[in-house]
Amino acid sequence: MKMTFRWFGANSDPVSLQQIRQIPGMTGVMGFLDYKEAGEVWTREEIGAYVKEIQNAGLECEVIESVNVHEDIKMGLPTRDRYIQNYITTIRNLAEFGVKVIVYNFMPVFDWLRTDLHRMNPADGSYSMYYDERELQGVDPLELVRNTINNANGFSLPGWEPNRLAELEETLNRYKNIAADDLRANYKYFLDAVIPVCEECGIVMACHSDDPAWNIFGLPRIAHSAEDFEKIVQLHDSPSNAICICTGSLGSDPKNDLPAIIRHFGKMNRVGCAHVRNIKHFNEREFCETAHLSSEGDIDMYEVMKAIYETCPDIYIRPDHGRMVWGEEGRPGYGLYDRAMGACYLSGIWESLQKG
Ligand SMILES: [Mn+2]
Repeated sequence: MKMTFRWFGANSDPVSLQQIRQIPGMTGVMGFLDYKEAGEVWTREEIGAYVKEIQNAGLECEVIESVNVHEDIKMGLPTRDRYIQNYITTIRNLAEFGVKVIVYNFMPVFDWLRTDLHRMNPADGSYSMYYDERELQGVDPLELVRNTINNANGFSLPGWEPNRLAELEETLNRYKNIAADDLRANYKYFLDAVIPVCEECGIVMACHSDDPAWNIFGLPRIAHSAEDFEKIVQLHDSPSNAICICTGSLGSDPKNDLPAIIRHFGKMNRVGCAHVRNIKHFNEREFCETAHLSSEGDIDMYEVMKAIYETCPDIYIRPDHGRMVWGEEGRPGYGLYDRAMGACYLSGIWESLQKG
């Protein structure tokens, strides 16, 4: 297991590489070029400078997150081939600088969604992200994006930049004619093009699960259960076609048996990496993100780590969304303190598994 930390880059992450380096057990970051839009080529110069900065801080950059798949690829539009070629160029460029795993998702339109980014826990005064499906009732997605842009409430819709609002209405209309199987067919087209390149240059593509783990706004979503992942790994049969286990997003549906899912795909050598965090449910489709400890949420972290230890012990792991504690202000979910505590806790479980 290699313990890593998500880092958004010097210009947009208040957490510094030196702070990350000082967290015990930390080997590297899961990196991201925050200024790149979906469909763009990540150039050798850009990647080289970014990786060098990380290595100069004594950390590795073997995992890259959010090389976003252009919407035209997901919708299967004729323009997709151009964007797929760009994606392939980016894969080759990343491989050249030692990247081993690319985390991405195939979610239509919206990346992860929360209805409150800054909900105080009255028990201890910490803040964390919150989701309550009831707050989405009667809200249409366009209104939600407008509210987000106006910062009128706590909603966050990463993956949809405000400057693309004009396209959104058209895109949402197009998706009305795209069923889950159509989306899967478009996904296969993408994988058939990129996976042979990944095999050639030693990269594993790790598909992140839908967050939350169900459909939103009637859009098709195809990555939120063991059955979904089974179909995904079969779309193109290769060790380079893998998944990213995200315990918080998969675990938002209590029906998902996380240790069983990890064991199943771990034994198949199809787990590319893992985001490990905890959540607590209040009602159906209402949950908050908690500290990482098993005792703080509904996910049994020992069983999660044990499943990793026994079936895919060589993967990259990172603590995922944490709370805001000790007065820290920063990017919701990505503060320093709580994620650092999470990393130490997960490393502690790992040591007990190794010695036990
Ligand atoms: Mn995640």
